[in-house]
Amino acid sequence: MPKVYLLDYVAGNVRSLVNAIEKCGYVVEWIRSPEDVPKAEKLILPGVGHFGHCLSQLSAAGFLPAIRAHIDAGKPFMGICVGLQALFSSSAEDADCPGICLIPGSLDRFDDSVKAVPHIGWNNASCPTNPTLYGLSPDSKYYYVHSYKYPYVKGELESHGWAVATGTYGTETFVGAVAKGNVLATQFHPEKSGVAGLRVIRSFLDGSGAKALAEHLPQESNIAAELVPKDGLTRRVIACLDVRTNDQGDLVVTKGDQYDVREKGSDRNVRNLGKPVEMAKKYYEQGADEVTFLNITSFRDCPVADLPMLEILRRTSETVFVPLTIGGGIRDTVDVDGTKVSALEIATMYFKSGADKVSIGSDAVIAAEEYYNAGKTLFGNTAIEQISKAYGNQAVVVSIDPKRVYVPKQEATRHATLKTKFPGPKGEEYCWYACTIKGGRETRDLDVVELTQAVEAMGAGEILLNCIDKDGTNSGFDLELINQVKGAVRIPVIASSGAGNPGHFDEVFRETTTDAALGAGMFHRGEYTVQQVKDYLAGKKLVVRKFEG
Ligand code: 1PR
Repeated sequence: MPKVYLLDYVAGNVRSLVNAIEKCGYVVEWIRSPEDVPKAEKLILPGVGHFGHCLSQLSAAGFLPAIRAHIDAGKPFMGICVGLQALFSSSAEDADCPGICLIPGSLDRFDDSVKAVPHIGWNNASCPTNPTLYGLSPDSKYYYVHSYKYPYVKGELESHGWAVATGTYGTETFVGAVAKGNVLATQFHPEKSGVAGLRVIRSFLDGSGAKALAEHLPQESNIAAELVPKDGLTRRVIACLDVRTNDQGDLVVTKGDQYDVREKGSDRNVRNLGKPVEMAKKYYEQGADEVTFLNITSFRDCPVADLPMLEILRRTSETVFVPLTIGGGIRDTVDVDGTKVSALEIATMYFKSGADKVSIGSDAVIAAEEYYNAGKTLFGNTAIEQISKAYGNQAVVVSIDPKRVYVPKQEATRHATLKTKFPGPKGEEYCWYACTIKGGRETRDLDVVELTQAVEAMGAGEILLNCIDKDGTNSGFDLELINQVKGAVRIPVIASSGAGNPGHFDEVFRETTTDAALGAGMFHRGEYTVQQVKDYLAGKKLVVRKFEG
């Protein structure tokens, strides 16, 4: 099989990229030192996380001149995400750290005053002058996850010979991909962009993208202007799989009613709804924009290196080319032999096995309590801070399991209340949401506004907002809860718990500003497919990503 060389310099989920490359019929060889770069014919620079962290690691290891020489020699080069950003001169993310300076210009941060940042989800990469650049398509969507971007100014990069594909987030149009000669770079993750992304990787690997670019006569941009989609992010639909070992010792997908995952009958068996890897693949093929695994019992007595979810991720990432999140047990742990294992080390094992994000539950609540007890001081030692520093904010999700608490009036509690349309059992008109830990078994004196603001300050990149009252009820999402949390933070929020039919997804996207919506039971029980949800949303004129088979 033909070879492609991948630069191994930075932490992150490169397993998915390797899987995507192998799916395209190539084998990966790692470049581990600058001296090895000249042997690479085709070189890929993957990148996640922080611009400064990435560039300083590349620089310290002596890679920068070697990469530059590879590009100057006219050999095929592809940069992904921070691998695109690295080609520019600098970034506001770390103004003291210079880039590779192949493209003049500096990156800046998305404006978060009116929209959630990071920009996470499926967006366009459209090039009006060359709509099929490296296999891109104006009808396809690509998976982005980043806070910094190169702002697009029409004609600027083109005047230096670059073909440019853009996306638009809110009112900001940014560079989604650039190509010139032997160089292709994408801000989006092609390895996480389903079939549309695999097409881009393939056209880089087989040289057809560069060949077509060389033969292409740029058109006037207005010729193809109608091919440029006007919309930004699509409505993200996520399938969630709660996983645990059942009483027979098998790893199964389960689903609770208000977190009770046992059957109602007298034997009280753990509800078994299927096998995790197979179900993840099924949802990917139905068009799920992401798949989330929640390891709801954390496999407490298992050696860390043998965590069953590691194998599940490895196998899932071979066939599922959309983002994978793993939650449950991401905390400092003592292994069965007494060795201490940090949350960062556990997260690293998950990333290396194919996860793109880790989701932290109970540990985030404890960290938030300590944050407030210390007068809102950050010490840098929490799992959230350490993982987001190493892998970027976008890699850290905080999963919340709140419970509604009714009060007769606002003054009855110090917590952030809201006036509810659904009064409590004694006619109480106000409520607040208490955070819980240990799968809802222990309620803490911390509300969702406090928790989400604390974890945002610590560097979390996204909130997975469950709701114990709604979980498994099929009665729709808790819109009041979602609006309260959306009003409290600027990072994206995923609405979860209560979805029972496609109309509930339409409702949550219309009546809240949620950034994504997640379903579990309705998919597992086969009542609806992800595809049906998306078709329903499309019928209601909401923009969704279509699955490309
Ligand atoms: O505390 O860091 O070890 O993480 C544990 C993780 O496991 C948390 O993310 C927590 O939400 C989850 N978890 C723990 N116990 C349960 C349980 O069900 N007994 N599941 C549990 C949480 C909620 C969602 C569910 C939605 C949608 N389940 O996963 O998928 O509510 O369901 P629906 O659409 O069917 O209503 P840590």
